[in-house]
Amino acid sequence: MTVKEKYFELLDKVKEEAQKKVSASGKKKVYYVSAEFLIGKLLSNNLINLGMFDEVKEELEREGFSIYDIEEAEPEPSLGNGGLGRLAACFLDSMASLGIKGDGIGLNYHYGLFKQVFENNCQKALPNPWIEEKSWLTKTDVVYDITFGDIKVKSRMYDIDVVGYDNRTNKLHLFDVESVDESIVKEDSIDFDKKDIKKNLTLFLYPDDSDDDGRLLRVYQQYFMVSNGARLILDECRAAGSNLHDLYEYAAIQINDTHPTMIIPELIRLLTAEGISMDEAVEIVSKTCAYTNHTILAEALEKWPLSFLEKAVPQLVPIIKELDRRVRTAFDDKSVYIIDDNDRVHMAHIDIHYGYSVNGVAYLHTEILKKEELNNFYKLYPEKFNNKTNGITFRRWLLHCNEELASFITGLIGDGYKKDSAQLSKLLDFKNDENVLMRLNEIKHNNKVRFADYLKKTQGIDIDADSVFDVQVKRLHEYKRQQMNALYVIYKYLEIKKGNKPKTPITVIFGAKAAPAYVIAKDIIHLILCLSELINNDPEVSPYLKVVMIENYNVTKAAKVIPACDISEQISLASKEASGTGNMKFMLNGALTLGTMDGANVEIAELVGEENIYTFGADSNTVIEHYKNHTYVSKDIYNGDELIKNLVDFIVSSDMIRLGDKEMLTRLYKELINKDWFMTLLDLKEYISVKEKALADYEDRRAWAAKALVNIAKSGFFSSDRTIAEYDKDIWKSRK
Ligand code: 26W
Repeated sequence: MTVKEKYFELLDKVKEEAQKKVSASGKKKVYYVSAEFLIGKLLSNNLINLGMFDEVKEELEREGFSIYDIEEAEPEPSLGNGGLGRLAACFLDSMASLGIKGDGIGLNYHYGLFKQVFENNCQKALPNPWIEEKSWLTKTDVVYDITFGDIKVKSRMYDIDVVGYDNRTNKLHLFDVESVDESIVKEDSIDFDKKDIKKNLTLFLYPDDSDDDGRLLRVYQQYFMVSNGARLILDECRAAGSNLHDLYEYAAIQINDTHPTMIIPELIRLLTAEGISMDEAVEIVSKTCAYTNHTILAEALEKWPLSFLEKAVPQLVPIIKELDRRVRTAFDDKSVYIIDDNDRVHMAHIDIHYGYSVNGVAYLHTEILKKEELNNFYKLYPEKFNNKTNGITFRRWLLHCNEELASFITGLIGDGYKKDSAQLSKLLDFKNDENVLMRLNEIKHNNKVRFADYLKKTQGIDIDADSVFDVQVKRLHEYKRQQMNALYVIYKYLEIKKGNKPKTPITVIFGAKAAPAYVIAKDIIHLILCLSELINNDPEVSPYLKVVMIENYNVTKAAKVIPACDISEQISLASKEASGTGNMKFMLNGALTLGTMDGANVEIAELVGEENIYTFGADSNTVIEHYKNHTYVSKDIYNGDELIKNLVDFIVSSDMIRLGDKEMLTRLYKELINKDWFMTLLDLKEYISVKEKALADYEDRRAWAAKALVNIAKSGFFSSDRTIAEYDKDIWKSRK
C-alpha cells in the first residue's frame, strides 16, 4: 500500500470517528460566516482532537509507515489568505472543543489563494489545487438556486468536519457552484475570464481586483456566500422550531470582517418574503448579527459602487436603500450614512447600524476603533463596542507542531494545560531551574535542526542550526514593514564587510505571499531574494549572515518554522496591525518578540514584562498624529541621516542592480524616499539598535532561556479557547 493510499484509508477512518461526535445538543447555534478559513492540513489535527494520534502513529510504525510521511501526502486546502482566515479556523476548533454548537459558513475555492513560486528572484502565482478524488469534503444534498441580476446558478453545500478536542464535532459548510469550470484558468497562471461568473465563482479566493471585473467578481462571490448561508440558517432554524420571529433565539451570526455583510439585507429580504414586516425583519436581524472588524486599513473597509450591486444583486438594492433611509432619518451626521455622496455603499456601516455587537481583535485595536476610525459610530452606539483579543488553538500550534516541547511541559506541570491553558503559568516555578532552562534550549535547538532539514529537503537551502533564527513570516504588506527588516539586513551586510562580525551567526528567515495586484509588495519580495543571493554568495559575509525566504509560506510551513524561531519579528507601524496572531504562536513556542507596541504585542509586553520582550518604535498615538498633521516626510529623514541614506541607496547599488531587476529595485527605492506611507525610516535606527541588543543578549543562553520560559508560561491568555469563551459569554450567549 502506498503512502497516498494509506492517507486515504486514514481519512475515511477519521471521518467515521468524527461523525460519532456530531451532536445536536444546544438550542442556539453560532454561524461564523467568513470569506476565508485557513484550515491547514487536518489529518493529524483531527487525530489529536480525537485522542487517537499516539495510537495511530504507533500502529502506522508497526505497518512500516511514518505519520509524518502521510502528513506530506495530504494536500493543504488553501481556503484562506492570512490572519483573518487562520483566526476563523482556530475559532472553529475552539467552538467544537468547548462544546459550543457552532458551524462555519464559507466558499469552496478550488484553487484557493494561489501557490507562490520564486522565479528570477520574483514571486510567480500559480493555482493551488487541493481537491483530490478523496478529500475532507463531504458532498451533501443541500442545494440552492442563487439568483443574481443577470444570471442564475445552482449551488451545492460541501461539509468539512470540525473535530473538537475531546468534545463534539461541528461542521464547516463550504458552498460551491455546480457550473464551476477549472479549465478556464490559463495554463501556468492564475488568469481566467473574470466575467464568466457561472464558471469562475468558486475558483479563487480574492481574485485580482485591480479592475472592475475583478471587483465585481468579489461582489458575486460575497452574495453567493451569504445567500447560501442565509438559506441554510433559516432552514436549520425552522427545522429546530423557530417561527422566524424568534430567529435570534436559535441563531447568532458572526460576520467576519465586511466580506459577509450582505447577509444582513439578504436575511431581511428572505424574512419579508415570508410576510414579516420590514420593521420587524430589521429588528430580528439586528438581534441576530454581530460584526468583527479586523483592520483599520482603508483599502480593507469595503465600499462597493451602488452600480455594482445594481448589476449583481438588484434584489438587495431597495433594501439597502431602505436601511440607508432609516439611518438618514435617525442621524444627521453624513459620515455614518450607508450610501455616500458618490453612491458607494459602505459595508461596515451596515454591520454597525444593523448588528448588535462590534468587536475589535486586540485591546489597542478596539481602542483605536472607538477613539479614531469608528468614533462617529462609537458616539451613537457605545454599548455595541467591545474587544475580543484574538487567540490561537494550542492543539495545532503547540501539541502538533512542537511535540517535544509539549511533552516536556506535560512532564513538568501535567497535561491540564491542554484544556486550561492558564495552567501554563505553573512553568514560572522553574524560572531558575538550570536543568529546565538547558532542556528548553536543547528542544529549541532540535526544532532548529528539524527546520534546517526541512528547508534543505524542500528548497535545497543550507542553514546553520547553531545560528540565531530571526524570523519574519506573515503576509507581505508595507505596514508589516518587511522592507525595514531588509534594510537591517543591508546594515548587517555592510557592517560585516567592514569587519564587524557578529559573535553568533545570524539567519534571517522571511516567509510571505504578496497579493498579485500589490506591486510594491512584490518589489519587496524581489529585494529580499536579491539580498539573499548577494549575501549567500559572498564568502566574506555568508559565514556570519544568511537570508532565506520560505517559498509558498502556508500553514504547513508555519508549523515547521515557528517552533524553530529564536527572535519573532513583529515590526508593524504602530496602529496598523489590528492584532497579529503569529506573534502569539511564536511566544507559545519559546521565541522572544522583537516588535513595536502594536496589536496584541501590547498585551504580550504587559504579560511578560519589559525585560522579556524587545520593543521599539513610535507608538500609535505618535503615528496617528503624524498622519493627522502630515508631519512625517521620509525624504527629510533620508536626506538628514548618513546611515539611513547609505542603507536606502544600497537598494539601487551596482551590486544589487547587477543581480536584480532595475525597474523593480528603483521603484521601491523611490517609494521609500518619496512616500513611505508606513513610516519605515521613522523607526529604522531604533529597530537596528534594539535588534543588536537582542542579538547581544542571545549570547547569554541561560538568561535567554529564562526569558523564553516566561513567554511560554504567560502565553495561556492567547488560547482561542479563552477568546471563544469571551465571544460566547459576551456576544453569542449560546449556552445560557
Ligand atoms: C484583499 C482584501 C482583504 C482585505 C482585508 C482581505 C482580507 C482582509 C482582512 C481584513 C485582513 C486581515 O486578515 N486582517 C488581519 O486579521 C487578523 C485576525 O484578526 C489580525 O490578527 C491581523 O492583525 C489583521 O491584519
